[in-house]
This record gives sequence, C-alpha cells and structure tokens, in this order.
Amino acid sequence: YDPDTGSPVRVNQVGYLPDGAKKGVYVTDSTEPVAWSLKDARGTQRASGRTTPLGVDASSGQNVQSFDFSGVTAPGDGYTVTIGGDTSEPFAIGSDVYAELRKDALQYFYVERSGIEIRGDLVGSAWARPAGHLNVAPNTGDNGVTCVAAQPCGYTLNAAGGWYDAGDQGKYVVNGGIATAQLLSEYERTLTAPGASKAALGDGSLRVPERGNGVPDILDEARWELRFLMSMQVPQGQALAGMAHHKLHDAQWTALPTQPTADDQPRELHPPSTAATLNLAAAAAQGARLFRKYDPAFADKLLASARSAYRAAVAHPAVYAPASDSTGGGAYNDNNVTDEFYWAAAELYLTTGESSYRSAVLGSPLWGEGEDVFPQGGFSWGSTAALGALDLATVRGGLTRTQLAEVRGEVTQAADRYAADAADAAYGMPYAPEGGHWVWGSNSQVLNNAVVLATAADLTGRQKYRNAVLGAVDYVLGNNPMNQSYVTGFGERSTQNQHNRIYANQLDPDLAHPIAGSLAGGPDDSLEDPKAEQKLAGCVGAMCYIDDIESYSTNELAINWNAPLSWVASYVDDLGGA
Ligand code: 9MR
Repeated sequence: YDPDTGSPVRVNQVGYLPDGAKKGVYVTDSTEPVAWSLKDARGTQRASGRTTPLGVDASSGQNVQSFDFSGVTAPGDGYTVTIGGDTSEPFAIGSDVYAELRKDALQYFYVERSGIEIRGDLVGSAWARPAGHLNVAPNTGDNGVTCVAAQPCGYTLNAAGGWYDAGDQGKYVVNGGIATAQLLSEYERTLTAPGASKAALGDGSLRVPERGNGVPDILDEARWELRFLMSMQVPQGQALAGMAHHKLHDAQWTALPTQPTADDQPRELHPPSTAATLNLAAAAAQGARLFRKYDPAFADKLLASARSAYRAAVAHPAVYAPASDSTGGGAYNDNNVTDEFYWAAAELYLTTGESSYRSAVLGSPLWGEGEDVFPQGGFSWGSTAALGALDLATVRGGLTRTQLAEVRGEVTQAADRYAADAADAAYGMPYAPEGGHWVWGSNSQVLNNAVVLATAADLTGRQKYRNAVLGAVDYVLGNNPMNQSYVTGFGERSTQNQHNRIYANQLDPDLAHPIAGSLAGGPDDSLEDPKAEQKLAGCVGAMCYIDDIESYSTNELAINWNAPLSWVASYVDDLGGA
C-alpha cells in the first residue's frame, strides 16, 4: 500500500482565517527541526521558522513534524509553505475563505432531492436531471409505495420527495431525521449565537426553486425532507399508527451508474421502527418551532406529527430494524433507542414547554450522563442524544438554572475531551476514535465533534474550542495523512469520485463529478468494500481512503455527512465576520 500523497508539506488547501490558528504538518524521516518558509503568490517570503518534530503520528504511522504560522494575518491568495525542496499546495488567508464552502456544502442537498427536477439554471447543466422515482416507467415510484412482500401492510403511502440518502437512492428516516435536524440547528444557531449571520442562510442565499418566497432558504431545503419524513408515518386506523416506516428503497441494489429515472427496481416500504419514529418526532418538533414564524399551518402539521410519533414510540418502545435487512438498501439497524427517546423528548419539550416532555428528559437514563450523550468517537445516526443535549444547552426553554448548568457542563466537558484529542493529534483533528479505529464515515465524526466544540465556543467564548474546530476544518480540507481535501472542488487535491449512481463521471465521462461541496465519507480502516480490500490492504487509520467510485466504505457521499460539514462551514464562515 503506497498511495500517491503528493507533497510531504500538508496544509488546509482552502485557507485560514486571519486571526485563527494556522498549522501544518511535514512528513519526513528526519527527527531534527528544519526550516520552513511561507511565501506569498509572488514567491516573496513573508514568514519563516523551524519545525517541531513530533515523532510517529498514531493516526497514520507517518513520522511527522509540525509548523505554525499563526502569526501571519495578511490576507492573500496563493500562499505556500516550502520545506527543503518541497512545497505545499497553495492556500489563502482571509476572513471570507469559508464563504464558498458554506454555500456549496448546503447547496448539496438540493442536488440530492428526489421527486423533483434538478434545474440546470440553478446549479449548472452538468448536474441537471429530471425528477426521479415518480411512477414514470420504468420506476414503480415513491408516490404510491407499499410494503415489502414479506411484511404486507395493505396500504400505500405517497412518500415521494425527500433527499436520496447517499450513493444509493434509498430514503431512510433515521438518517434523514438527523441530517434535517442538523440543518435546522445550523439555522437555529444563527438566532442566538454571537456573531452569527442570519443573512448567510436567508432567503436568496441558495440556488433553490423556493428562493424569493420570504422563507430562509435553509428552511426551504429542510422542509423538502420534513415533508418526506412525515409521509413515512403509518396512517391512523392501521396497526402501529403513528410509527414511521424505517426506510424506503429498491428491492435489489442497482448498478453504478443508475439515474433515478432509469431505476427499474421495485421501490418498497420496510417495516416501522421505534428509532425512525423518534427521529421523525425530534426533527418535526424542532421544525415546528422554527417554521412557526414563517408558515404556522406547516408548523402545526409538524407538531401534530411529532406528537403522534412520540406517542406511538412510547406505545411501541422496542421495535427494532433488523441488521439483516440490507438487500437493496442499508440496514441502519439500532437496538438502543434510549438516545432517540431523549432527543425526541428534548425537542418536544423545547418546542412546547410541556411538563410531560420535561419529565421524559429529566427521567431519561441519559440525563446527567455526558460521556454517553457525547461518545468518544462522536455522535452519529445511531447515537443521537447529543442533538438533544446541544439544543437543551442553547435553545431557550424552561429548564431551571441548575438543569441548564448541568447540560451546558456536559457540552463543555465533551468539548474539553475533543479539544484535548485535537491538541494531541499531529494533524490537529478533534477525533481520537475508540481503539484508534477509523470508522465508516469518519469525516462526519470529525465534523460532529467540531459541532460540539463550536457550540461550546458559542457558550463560553473560549479560544481553545474555536481552534479545535479550525483543526477539524484544516483536517478535512487537506491537512491530513493523505494530503487530501475531502470536499469536491475545494483545494488542489480534492475528492472527485465519491461513490454515487448519478454523478458517476469516473465510469461515464458524459456524466458530471459530484457537485462542489460534496464531502467524502473518509478513511475507514475496516476495509468494508471489495475495492478497499484490494487497494488498501495494510493501511493505517487515517490512510485507509481511496478516491474511487467503487469504494463505498471510504468514499461515499451522504446527507448525514454533508449536514455537519454545512453546520461547521457556517460556523467558521461566521468567525470570519460579515
Ligand atoms: O453511515 C453508515 C455507516 O455508519 C454504516 O457502518 C454502514 C454499513 O451499515 O452504512 C452506512 O450508511 C449507508 C447506508 O446503509 C446506505 N446508504 C449509504 C450509507 C452511507 O454509506
């Protein structure tokens, strides 16, 4: 295993904020400090210093040294760092270095929409396509979909719309719920956080068909998925009424590439689950309080749906999606829904103020258990309590001062742990996975930890949290063992070939690459697909990555991964100021 990782001088290939920490890594056999030189676009030296040898980096097995040019604050493009005969990829310094990332990471969701034409006048003709999965041959479509033959339900749902999950064209309520919640939180943060820009997410900020309707575009995008999530509820009068079907996807896996309009596999509803039901309850409850001002009728609908889902979950608290149900779509199995109960109760409480939901939060086994709420490797689709705790800590509600201090303390203690991990890591990312084991979607774990850190920074104003967020951004944008920017179109060495069936340029040059702003899942050292097994044998941790469309375990794109990218991009763009 000997990947081409380019220059041994590693930086954030997009850029750094003028008043933020600025660090990079040099990969070398040497253990002696060496000279580094920072040059501007004209090649004029603007700063210099000596590296700090760090020894062997646990995340990669590389022998590394670090350099720090935080003192350089002059805005400019085309900076480089040179060490010996090696020069880094170019980067910028400026207060607006993350403005494009903020836009594009969020724009991604429009391009992933199902059941609606993707307009070339909005996103460019290369990404335009007709509406998918609408009962137009050869589709059986999502707007009249019924249950898998093995578990017939006797009704059909109109579950058109929503976003495609990832490289496949399935739609999964647990994953849709957390991705939507993270977009809603990205918006909700701007209502209270110091220095946050509402306009940057406002009406006209995105290239979506709803722009100009008086509603912030990020809410328009979230609404597209919220409607789908609600449509997955079991109708009244049926067994398990109010529960949400776990997922909807193809009967068999389709080939790469497959356009949504060309999918000839039957679409099928899979049985309801408690986890999906609670994800719907949480996301819809959060949506209800944010849409109140813009569309009260929609807010009412969301709240009614959230309440009925929560009631159904209480009545059926242990209906689990089986791990074996992974033909034609992912399983998203999860046999512990304590966290989903906590999250849903928290959102319903923050939206309604009702004491029954408050009792459910305070009576949860997770209340007061910060280390379980904020796990070492980061929260995720299977571990959602953090989403509830972050909102309890930041959204005005009726908690007592003591209770608020408790949950805020959990956020800052988790942030302390993640900041310590970032400080220990040669590459500066706030991620020290359990057992040193880099998981499927590791980039989203890095970014979810950054969300916790950013929230702690908002709550306390402490620089160490802010700098650890910047460490996560530097890592994702190129300061990493692969010298890879994991976001398409950002940085000289950016990922271009994420696993997906629509924008599969690697397999068909007539198709586009994924649109700018698409995040790759990132290193996964378990080698969970044949391409990874073949190409990455012997890799260490953060080196277990390949920009190949077939490597779904290291290089897929997914809504629950772009959502924290979008959240964090919004935060760091706000740091740069208006
Ligand atoms: O993100 C999911 C990851 O945590 C799991 O380990 C993996 C295997 O079950 O599945 C990932 O989710 C995939 C889903 O099952 C189907 N759509 C694509 C998702 C991203 O790879």
